[in-house]
Amino acid sequence: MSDIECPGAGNFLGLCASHSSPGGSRFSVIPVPYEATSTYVAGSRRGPRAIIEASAAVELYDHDLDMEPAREGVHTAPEVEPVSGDPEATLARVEGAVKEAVASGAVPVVLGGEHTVSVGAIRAFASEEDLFVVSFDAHADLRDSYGGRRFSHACFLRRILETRPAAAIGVRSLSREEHDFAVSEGLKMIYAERIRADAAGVDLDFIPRNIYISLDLDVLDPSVMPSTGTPEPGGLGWYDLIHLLKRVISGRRVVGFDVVELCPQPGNAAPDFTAAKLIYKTMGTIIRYSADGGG
Ligand SMILES: [Mn+2]
Repeated sequence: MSDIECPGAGNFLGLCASHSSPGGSRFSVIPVPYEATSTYVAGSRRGPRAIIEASAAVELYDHDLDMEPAREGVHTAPEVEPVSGDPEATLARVEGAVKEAVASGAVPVVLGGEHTVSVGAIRAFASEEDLFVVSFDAHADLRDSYGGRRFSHACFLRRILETRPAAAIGVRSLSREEHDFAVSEGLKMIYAERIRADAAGVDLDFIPRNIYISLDLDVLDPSVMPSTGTPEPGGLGWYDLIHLLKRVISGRRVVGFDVVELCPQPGNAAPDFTAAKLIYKTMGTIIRYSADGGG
């Protein structure tokens, strides 16, 4: 066990106070157990808790990066309590928590909950003039409303595009209307088939320097990540995603990221662990390869 691990700490990675303080940590994990619009598999409200529990078993040493990213400090903030029946008020709370993390000098890492929480997280960066959102998701999430709601998991990217440019990576499920909207808006969409055929050949050079990354876990194939609200076949493999993330992060400035839509399945811990490890891997990749990495 690493000397910075304190079993039972109850925070992300189970870190001792020396490496999880709110002041000096490189990352701030913000759990948001919000779920109001699940349309298929319910349970994303239990996602953040499951990720944090699983994270205690993640090895802190990353052999690929040859370092322990946790040495840079990972704070875990208190859960953002959703406001029942009021998505706007809930998103305002998420925005506030993310701003607090940024003010402390940390990179915010939001744990969903349903994908709607990312809208609040990204709003916290309103003062970032040229921010670009990179969305990894099986779904286009471009509906203007879904089931009568404008703040639905199915509308995430549509709400983002109202204020920010974005790209959607790993998509393999969308309506004709969403397809036509994407074309008319010039939204860059990189389909899952394209990635599976030739991941290294996918052009990512169009992505500007300042980015926010939203990771809907259903971008992964259900064989790797079965515990999501809306699983879709034909998704990315673990290494597909890790390599794409490395290419997206390299040389860019990552203001924050989120990991959403984990719907834990009782008796199947592997997907919860996969989510926790993906988050830790993303942290390490930011430290090592981002423009302001310093790793
Ligand atoms: Mn999705």
